[in-house]
Amino acid sequence: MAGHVETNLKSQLVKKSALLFVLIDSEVSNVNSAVKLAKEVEKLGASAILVGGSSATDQIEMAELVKNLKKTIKIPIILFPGNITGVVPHADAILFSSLMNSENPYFISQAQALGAPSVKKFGLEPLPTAYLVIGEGTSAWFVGAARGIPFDKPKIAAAYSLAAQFFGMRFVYLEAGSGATLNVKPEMVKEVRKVFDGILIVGGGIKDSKTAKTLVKAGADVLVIGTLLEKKGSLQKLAEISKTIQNIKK
Ligand code: 1GP
Repeated sequence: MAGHVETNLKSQLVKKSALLFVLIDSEVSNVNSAVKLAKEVEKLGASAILVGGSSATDQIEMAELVKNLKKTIKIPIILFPGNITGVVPHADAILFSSLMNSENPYFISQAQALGAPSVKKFGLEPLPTAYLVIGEGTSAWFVGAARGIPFDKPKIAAAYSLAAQFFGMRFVYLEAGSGATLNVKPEMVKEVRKVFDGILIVGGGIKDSKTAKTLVKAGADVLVIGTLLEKKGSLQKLAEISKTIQNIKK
């Protein structure tokens, strides 16, 4: 059953054509600068902060960051775990994900089984997500032992997304990988959109509003931006992306 965060995202999607999530990697930025950044992106219209990533494995550091973010911002903090160490208290929700195209069953269902009791104990809202890694060579691809779906094989991504829907998952995340040189192509988003009714998240390598626009036009509901914000002067670019994606005819 959909909880508070999911219901809220859905109602935002009735008014806006797409939402922006900002990914904060607790290993890249210290707590103070991450909190400052989160405050700024909240003002620019981000709908949630994702905390985690495949290489963020320091649970204590992550827990500290989430606790501090929670005191400062109003938008939901959604955990984005790369492993069981990514489950920490005080966040609002968690992308409870199966890396469906992993070659290692640990990332498909075992880490999830090991992490589930903590999700319950910490009162985190689980957002059932099919996490699909597209392409190769990124940390998510390597750490998650993914057999990356080729960028130009949209029908394969659509088949996985349809399977996810049949499994009852309400989110699909098409992931090119953090800092990827290529982002997911609009053709793939379009194919997935044809078969998947839930919330479609797209991320990895998105750096400008033109790309953001094409992905939203193709059917993305949520865009995730992380690496762009590690560069100076990038907030203006984020503001542009945030503004652009809210009013697009799909
Ligand atoms: C990575 O999709 C997210 O998990 C964000 O990617 O860091 O390339 O923006 P970037």
